[in-house]
Amino acid sequence: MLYPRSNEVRTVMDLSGIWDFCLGDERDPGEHCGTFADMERVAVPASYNDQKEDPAYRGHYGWVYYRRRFTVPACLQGQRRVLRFDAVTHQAKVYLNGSLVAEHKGGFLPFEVEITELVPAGTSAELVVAADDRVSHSTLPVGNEGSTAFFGSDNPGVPSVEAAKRWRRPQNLPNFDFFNYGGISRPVRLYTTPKDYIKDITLVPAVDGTTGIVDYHVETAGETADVAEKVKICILDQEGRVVAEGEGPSGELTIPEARLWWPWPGTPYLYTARVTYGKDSYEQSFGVRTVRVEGTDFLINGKPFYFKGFGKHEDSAFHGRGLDLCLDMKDVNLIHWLNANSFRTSHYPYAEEMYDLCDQEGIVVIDETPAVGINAGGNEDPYQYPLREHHEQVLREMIARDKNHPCVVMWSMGNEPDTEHYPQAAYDYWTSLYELTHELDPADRPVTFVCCQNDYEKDIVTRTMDVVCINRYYGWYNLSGDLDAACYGLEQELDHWEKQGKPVMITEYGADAIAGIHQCVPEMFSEEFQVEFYKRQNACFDKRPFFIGEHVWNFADFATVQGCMRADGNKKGLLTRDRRPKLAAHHFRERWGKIPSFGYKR
Ligand code: E8X
Repeated sequence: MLYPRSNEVRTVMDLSGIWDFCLGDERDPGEHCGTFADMERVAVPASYNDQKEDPAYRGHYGWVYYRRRFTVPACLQGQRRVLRFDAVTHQAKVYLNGSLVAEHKGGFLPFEVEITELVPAGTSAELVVAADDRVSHSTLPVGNEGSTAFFGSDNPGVPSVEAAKRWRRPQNLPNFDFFNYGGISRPVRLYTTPKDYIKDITLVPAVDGTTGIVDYHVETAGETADVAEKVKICILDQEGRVVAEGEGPSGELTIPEARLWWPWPGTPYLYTARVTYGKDSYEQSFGVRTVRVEGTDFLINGKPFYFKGFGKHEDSAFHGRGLDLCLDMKDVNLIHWLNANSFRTSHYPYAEEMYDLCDQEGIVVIDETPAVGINAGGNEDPYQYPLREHHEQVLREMIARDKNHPCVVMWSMGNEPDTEHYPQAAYDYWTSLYELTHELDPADRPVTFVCCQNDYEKDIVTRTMDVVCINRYYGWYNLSGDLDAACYGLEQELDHWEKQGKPVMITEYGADAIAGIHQCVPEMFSEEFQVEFYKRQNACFDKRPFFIGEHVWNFADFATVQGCMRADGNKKGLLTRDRRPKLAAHHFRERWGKIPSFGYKR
């Protein structure tokens, strides 16, 4: 799916701004009820939850309604006109002049609807977007259903599950550790194309010696049938020089003496594929680079890469999970300041603008679906949840959106599923999804999922992934505060993974540190303990050549649901939520400054 870009034949109108807004109640089916009484106002794009000091906003459950009018300029007559929604969380219904014109499930990937015939050029329309923030056993991310762990206990003072259902309004019960922000969290745009248009472009790079090879496919659509001779493609270098060209909807182009895309601090060289088709044209940037797993190496351009970085979140005060380009730019510069080279889009696909930035800045990305929470801690089999169809839809949409980004080097199908209590069910679920993911990706990148702290000997599926990605919290959630025992347990587990012959990386490890708590003798929640936690465990990793990366949890403090283990959110950040460094940030800036992106421990 192409990102909306304006050029000599295409127009993009951004519908960001202040929209009318109202909360639905939990019985609302998300229908356009004709008239909306007492609408307020919110900013779009952004989560709505933190835009007003109102518990009804913060803790909303169910549908909300956004409304604005827009006009299609008369000068767009004769153009194909499309409304594109970059993300509406977690489910959307779109109405034009009161009629339902689009629906979408999934809160982190774009969808669009052609409105050429629905809104004539030179006229205006009422646009209503209903957004549903509910999570459940049939959504990704997964929500608990029926009760929280605090209900149903035998304590006489605590209401039973049934009683809770009677007297309390239904609420979201996230089975994940981040605040369940909702709303129109990324831009809404009206864009145009000619009637016969370029629908998609796929670019698969390869390298042969010093020659770049680009397999391309251009998907077209419109009214004209025979198009073969109409598609033309040329590859431009960064100076605007044509370095290759071809015609026809598919083919292979060669770029002599190609400049490769290298992760920072190397040069992330980008080319531009300029595609024309009839009157239409579109420019897609891409990089010439290769990615492959060989033995216990993760090779980028044939060299063994070492992941230095983080799990992150799209999370900030006021915007919530909404797009914040300034924050994305700040984070990219902080990633450089930390001498890091990569991050995982935990736990959902991020805004497209961030991947463009990572392409330009040479930051490597592990692209993750919103499949978090497929885990009931052994109390029930989560593979009975009605998730599979939606999980496959999300994989299709994520790969279709992100397939051309050189920064994306691996797909993560999900985070911390239960792979221990129902090992065969887990194996059947994830191995078949692994096959599908490989099939969906024209560039056939490595595929993984991220495994949570578990009995790694009972887990028969994590070891089958292209890269073993483990989240471990020795010394925090277990063996709490005891770093000697933590390192003993970690070494035992590394001995296990050493026998698997796969590259292994840690995708999460960390300790909450509340900025400003300092101790000479480090104990949990102090900044000093966070540093000590990392120093001790980094020493274990440094002895293991098969260990190809360290992603700390988390880049920055972030908002979560309230709970007895969350002091104003999750404090495992190297940085505070407003991006101020803790001691651990300085520790990693120094450590990662001495670790090369390539050839470490080789
Ligand atoms: C944590 C992280 C959470 O924020 C992230 O979204 C997923 C969690 C650790 C789970 N991984 O809680 O800080 C560790 C469970 C061990 C029993």
